[in-house]
Amino acid sequence: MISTLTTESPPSSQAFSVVVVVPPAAAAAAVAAAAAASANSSNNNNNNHHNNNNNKTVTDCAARIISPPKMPAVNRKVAIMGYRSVGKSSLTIRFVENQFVDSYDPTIENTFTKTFRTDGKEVSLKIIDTAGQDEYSIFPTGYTMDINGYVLVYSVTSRQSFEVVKKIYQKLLDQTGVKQLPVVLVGNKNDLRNERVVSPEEGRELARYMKGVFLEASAKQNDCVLDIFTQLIGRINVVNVQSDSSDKGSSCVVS
Ligand SMILES: Nc1nc2c(ncn2[C@@H]2O[C@H](COP(=O)(O)OP(=O)(O)OP(=O)(O)O)[C@@H](O)[C@H]2O)c(=O)[nH]1
Ligand SMILES: [Mg+2]
Repeated sequence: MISTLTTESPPSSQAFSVVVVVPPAAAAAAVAAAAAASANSSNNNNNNHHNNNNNKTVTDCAARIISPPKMPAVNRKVAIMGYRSVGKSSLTIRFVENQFVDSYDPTIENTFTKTFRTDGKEVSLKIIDTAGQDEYSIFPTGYTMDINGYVLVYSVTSRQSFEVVKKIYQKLLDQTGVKQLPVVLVGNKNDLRNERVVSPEEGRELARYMKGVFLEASAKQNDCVLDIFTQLIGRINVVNVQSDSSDKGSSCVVS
């Protein structure tokens, strides 16, 4: 049997015809393979609309089938915690959507998800943006169950927020019952230079006590925001394997 399959893909090439000599059963199999490859292509969330075309050649589809599979993203879930109005939501929204909102809207609880690459791996990160805590807050168990790591935020313009973050850390240790937690301690709002009341040295010392990473950041100016989350993924890996290896270098890490 002689079958003629006509195609207009791939998108950048011109339309052409391929003549193949195949027995009827093989022709049916070839059409099935082409359909399967087409379905596979759309399942992979390929937004190239030119590929939504069932009239593919056998060779075109075969090339797709043998391409190496993509590594699945690593799933991580973290919580961002700290006193009220220190910038937890602003840091999260800056990281996820690259936006900054000047107005203040207190959070009850929000969850954000972002997939990004760090250290050569794809990470699907779920961020629990928590309601502001104070000295007396009792955390929901959801803040300590299934959480891989913590971003603990204070504002460099608020002494009280610095005191509260120490209490939060202690409560997390008590509630999780572990000796060490993957933590990134963040002094936010470092753009407000004239209003600073907490020094970088104090932040660094506290982070050392927490065995965590210390960063100063500004959600407003997008300063060191990406580093918060890449460093936390690094800490999670380090603490998970109980390794003493040091953190990856970054110009944002204050050591
Ligand atoms: N100058 C400056 N202002 C900031 C920065 N980050 C946040 N803000 C402002 O601080 C206020 C509080 O920010 P939020 O992100 O809502 O703080 P939060 O910690 O999520 O507050 P709660 O949800 O109530 O706990 C808002 O008016 C923000 O615009 C920053 O880096 N620099
Ligand atoms: Mg908030």
